[in-house]
Parts: sequence; C-alpha cells; structure tokens
Amino acid sequence: MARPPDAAEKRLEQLAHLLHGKRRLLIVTHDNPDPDTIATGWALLRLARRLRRMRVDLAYGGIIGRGENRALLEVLKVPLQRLDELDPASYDAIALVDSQPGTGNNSLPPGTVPTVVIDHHPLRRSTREVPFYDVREDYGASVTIVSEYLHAAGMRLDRRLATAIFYAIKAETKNLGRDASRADIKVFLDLFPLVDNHALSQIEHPPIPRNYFSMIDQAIDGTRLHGRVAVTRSGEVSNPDVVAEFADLMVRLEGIRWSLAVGRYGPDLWLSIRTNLERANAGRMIRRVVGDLGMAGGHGMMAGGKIPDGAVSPAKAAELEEILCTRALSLLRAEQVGVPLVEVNGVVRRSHPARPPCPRSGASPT
Ligand SMILES: [Mn+2]
Repeated sequence: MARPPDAAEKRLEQLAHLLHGKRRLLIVTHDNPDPDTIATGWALLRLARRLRRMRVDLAYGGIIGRGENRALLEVLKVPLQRLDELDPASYDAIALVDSQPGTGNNSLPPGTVPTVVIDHHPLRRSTREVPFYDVREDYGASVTIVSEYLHAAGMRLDRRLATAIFYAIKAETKNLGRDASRADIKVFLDLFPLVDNHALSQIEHPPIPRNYFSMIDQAIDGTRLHGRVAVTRSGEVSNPDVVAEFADLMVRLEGIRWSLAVGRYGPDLWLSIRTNLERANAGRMIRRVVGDLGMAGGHGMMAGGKIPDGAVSPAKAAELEEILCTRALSLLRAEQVGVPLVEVNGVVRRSHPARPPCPRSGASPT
C-alpha cells in the first residue's frame, strides 16, 4: 500500500503539535529490548529534542541478554536507562516504541495510556486511545518509521545513531530477508554510507561469555525433531533472550521449516517461534499456541510469547511446556513423538532428567 510522499511530514507536524507545552518525555522500549526497539527509542529521543525544548529520557524494563545487544549499547554509547530507576509519574508525556499498551511485554505501570506509540506489530484496540500512534504492520522494523520522520525533519544523522538504525534493520530483518518492506530497504540503503563499520563489526561479533556454550549445550540436549519442526525445551535459561536465540538457531537446521523454543526464566515461561517459510504467519501461530494461557505476538517469520507465573514450580512448567508443544505440533501437523537432535556414535545423547522430551516419548498424539 503506497503512502503519499508527504505522509511523514504530516505525522511529524502532528507529533510536534502534540508535544507542544510538554516538559518531560519518557520513551519506553519493550522489555528485554532488542536492537529495533533500542534504535527506535534513540531516534525518537533525538527527534523529540529537535522538535521541542524538552527533557527526554529513554528507558527499558527486563534485562539485556544477547551479547550483540549489550555491545550495541556499549559501543555506540546509547543513552538507555533502567526504567525502575526512573519515576514514570514525573513525566508529562510517555512514548512506547516497538510495543503497544496491554501487550504485557513492557514495564509501564498498568493502565498507563502513552501519548505516543510507534510500532509495527498488529494494531491493538487499546492503541486507538493513544493521542499519537503510528503502527505499520507492513514495515519490517519500527525504526524505519522514525527514520522517515528524521528524514522529513531534515535531520542529519551522526555515525552512532546511523549505525544503530542500520544495525536494527539488519538484525530485525535478517539482512532484509525476513519481513522487510520497501521502506526498510530504502532506509537501509540510505544509511549505508554513514555506518561506522568498525563499530558494526564489534556489535555483530561480541566476546562470548563461557556460559554461552553451556546454554548451547542445553539447547542441543533439549531439542527434538518432529519432521520439519524442531522443538527445544531448554529448562532454565540465564535470560529470556536465550529462548529466541535457540529458536533462531534451530530454524537454520537443514530440512526444518518451523522451530519452537521454550525456556524458564524467573517465575515465567517464555517461548519463541521461528519459521523460514516466507508466507507463513508466526505471529498468528504463536497466539493460537499460547491461547489464553499468556500473551504472545509477532510477525510473519518470528514471534514470541510469555506465560506469566508459568514456571513457579518445575511441575507447573513441565505441564505447560507439554501443553504448548503438543498444541504447536498438532497445529503444524507434525508427529507428536520426536527424535533427539544429536546422537553420538549412534547412541542417543543423554537427556537431562529435568527436561523430558516434548512430549514425553510414547505420548499419544492429541
Ligand atoms: Mn520490532
């Protein structure tokens, strides 16, 4: 769907009008922020400061797990703060980026109606109450939306911000190969000459902590193959991002079309779905898998979800994992009984007693 070329200018005017008279803006990313939400928030921070003389802070909830994301913040010196160290009530405007109210994946106090929402996930009803929202489901990255505003405002980007935006589009769309739109490609190409390639390389190849390899070991151990579907039950993970990393890893396995990864972090159960089928809808799939057990959302080829308090006890976690895996496998019309990912010298790799295969061998398909 083509937009008139002046669409960004109009939106920019509306935004400037809305922020008129405001003194403090708080921009909030989604929890366990990824490069897209971080870059969107940072770009919006710069834009808001340009539009209005106001104090603008950028904050996140959850934790920053992936080494790449930690490197992004460090190398580019992104001014991202912890939300629990700020008081949302002391701001007269709040912006939510790459997320929407009521999704359960941001740490705004419940009932908070933001002034601004910028996102590319499916539009939610509660977002219609937000004074300024720009939600474009056809965009591969939220940061592309704000980049169009920066362009319309005639702002020149410095190398740090340009690199952050470029990397966000690169990571979110897997080098433009996953859910990328023409708009994403345009911003990506426009920014290419401005990128700090040394910084980008440091971000994409960060030092790996030793426990990363234990996590890989855990993922391999907990993976069963059900035809073209890989299911990973990783047990406890060191941070929620790891679950998405497992799903990313397993969907690369030859012959695999879908991957589902489930992991326990704190009291919650986290899950991620990936597919390499370009016409699939991973977002719809994960919502059907999760149902009313928790919250979930996503895009065509990637999606994530969470079952709050789904891991308060190992027994409860195991029961829920069973339900989620069984649902996913039947929705994908895959065999309920899988085979281990790795065999050593023809011997099936040991299975961690805390992580039974999904579902337990011999379970009858439902
Ligand atoms: Mn995004």
